[in-house]
Amino acid sequence: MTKTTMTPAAPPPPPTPPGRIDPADAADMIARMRTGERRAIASVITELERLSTAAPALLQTLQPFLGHALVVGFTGPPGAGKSTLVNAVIETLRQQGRTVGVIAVDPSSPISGGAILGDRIRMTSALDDDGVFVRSLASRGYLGGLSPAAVRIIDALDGAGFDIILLETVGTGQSEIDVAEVADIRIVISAPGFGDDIQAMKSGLLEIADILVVNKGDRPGAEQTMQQLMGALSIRASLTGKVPLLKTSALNGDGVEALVAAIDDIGRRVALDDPKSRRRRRARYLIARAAADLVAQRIRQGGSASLDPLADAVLSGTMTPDSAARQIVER
Ligand SMILES: Nc1nc2c(ncn2[C@@H]2O[C@H](COP(=O)(O)OP(=O)(O)O)[C@@H](O)[C@H]2O)c(=O)[nH]1
Ligand SMILES: [Mg+2]
Repeated sequence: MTKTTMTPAAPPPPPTPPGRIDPADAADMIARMRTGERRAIASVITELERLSTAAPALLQTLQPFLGHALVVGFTGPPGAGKSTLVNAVIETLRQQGRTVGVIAVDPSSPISGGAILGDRIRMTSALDDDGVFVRSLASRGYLGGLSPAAVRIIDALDGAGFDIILLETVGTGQSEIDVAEVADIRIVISAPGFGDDIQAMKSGLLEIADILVVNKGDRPGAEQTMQQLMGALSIRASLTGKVPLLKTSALNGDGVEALVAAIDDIGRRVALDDPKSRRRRRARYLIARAAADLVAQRIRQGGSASLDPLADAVLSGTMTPDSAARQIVER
């Protein structure tokens, strides 16, 4: 069948929302963003998040500035203290004079960008600090995974010149896998009382960790959790001695400097890589994600009944679900 504009093979993609930025102003906007103008950073992020009409021009203009920020993913079960720990890490990084971009895919525990340590260390909140920019993102519509918009926001924060980008996810299976693909360094967080999650770590999550953290080190049971994880690490020869296991208390700040030091240790190795290889990894993730979306869309458009011939073949044993799936993907 030949495609013509009169009889499109597939419905057109959803209309691109008009941006508030004129594509012709993209270069100006990026220049303003790079001087640290917060309103410009916020606008560029919004345009990229919505994939507005200005987004292609903005991304194009950003290209020469990308690949400098270190992207650090924080993952682990809800309640382990990811947001609190991110706050504590922001504070330490700011004390060291480094600028920090934050993407939080979790509306349930907001990141203020410091000031959580109360009187222990006085610091202005991110609202007053030009060295921190926090963006929250809904995970809605991505089944707990990381939305492709998060990757575009990484580019925006990277292009804005932040030294380090912290990425907190909701802590569900898919998002953890996604973070592994997207981040340069992966921190897997647990805490006492998350026994089931430690079981889950034994069966997969450990493999994606560059650093393992037992947070809530101030709580009873933290030492036991450390022992459990040490045990899990020791039965994996490939991980023994390679994955630092650290105890933190995001609440009182214990162990947070050691965590930042461990991040930097790995960060120095990452910095030796070609910056393009890190960006290529994120591009690969976006392509794979888009391909999976396209297949799902194609199946939906066909209507589930269109799968019936394949379903019958599976029922009669002439096909496996895998070979049926392959037929859809390769068609
Ligand atoms: N005792 C103690 N509580 C903590 C610590 N870190 C976080 N919490 C608490 O644990 C709860 C969940 O923290 P949150 O950062 O929202 O976890 P998230 O869901 O992983 O982002 C909150 O009530 C925090 O105050 C810690 O180091 N020690
Ligand atoms: Mg959180």
